[in-house]
Amino acid sequence: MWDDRNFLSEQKFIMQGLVVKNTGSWYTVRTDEGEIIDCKIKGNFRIKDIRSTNPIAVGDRVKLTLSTDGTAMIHEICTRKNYIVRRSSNLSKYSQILAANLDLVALVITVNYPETSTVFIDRFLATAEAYQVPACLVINKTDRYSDDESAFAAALKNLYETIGYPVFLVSAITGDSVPELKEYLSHKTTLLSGNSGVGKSTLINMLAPNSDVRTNEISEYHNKGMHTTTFSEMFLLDDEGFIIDTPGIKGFGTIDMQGNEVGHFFRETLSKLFKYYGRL
Ligand SMILES: Nc1nc2c(ncn2[C@@H]2O[C@H](COP(=O)(O)OP(=O)(O)OP(=O)(O)O)[C@@H](O)[C@H]2O)c(=O)[nH]1
Ligand SMILES: [Mg+2]
Repeated sequence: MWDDRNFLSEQKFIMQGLVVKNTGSWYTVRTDEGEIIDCKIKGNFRIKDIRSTNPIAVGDRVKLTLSTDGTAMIHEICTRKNYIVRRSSNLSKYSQILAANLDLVALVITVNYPETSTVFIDRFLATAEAYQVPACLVINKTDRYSDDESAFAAALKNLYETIGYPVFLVSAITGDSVPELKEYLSHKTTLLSGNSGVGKSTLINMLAPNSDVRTNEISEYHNKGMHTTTFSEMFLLDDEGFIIDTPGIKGFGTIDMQGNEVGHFFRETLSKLFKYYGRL
């Protein structure tokens, strides 16, 4: 397959590309020439100062070498603009880099089916602030809500917009208000996060119809998702934006923050502090 390429003397060919999938055992890279290649990491690849279970993440720009035997190895990672991590629950000393080089993180939440807690939302937003990645909220499943649930969804939208976050009320099944969300995501690289079963993959299928992401019924008994998506993957939106699907999360660690620092990353707390000191 590589016969017609201009190989170096050691029978290797160097290319650059974007990591679009991370399965844990290999990485899929979309090269700058548009080719999709599955790669391994060369040797013990560790990045200074980040104790993570995955040294390379979706969204990373990398250099890879192709050998004449067909194997592809990532041997260099380009400097990141930013990245966002979550603590892996059973390996508390280590964190998992969810994605790198992001323009936006969108937290998909549901008032019910399953319920997303406001504590979870606030922790997520604080983490995004800490990593200096802009965030927005997407309240999904509006087609399923009772009058009370719809009123609660509207109140949530009002609350978080007041704090300063864009909020979209959508239905990934009916497509209601999805065009407005798509417009907001255009030309951005966006990470979609949220609890399992809130509809991240369904939403991606609606936003990027060619992606054909696997989705699943949520368990009615537990009203919880079953972790259908098990690895992060990046999809191309029509207009050159990218959207990243991630496995549903139960908790969201506040990595690299000391307990007494956490308050600094809540916008509401900041604005209260500023008001107190007369700076707003
Ligand atoms: N009624 C309704 N159901 C939805 C909507 N969006 C998603 N669902 C359903 O919710 C279930 C879970 O959707 P997924 O897209 O697999 O959820 P996910 O967030 O990707 O879940 P994980 O991959 O486990 O993190 C599926 O049965 C979807 O059909 C919606 O807007 N309305
Ligand atoms: Mg999913």
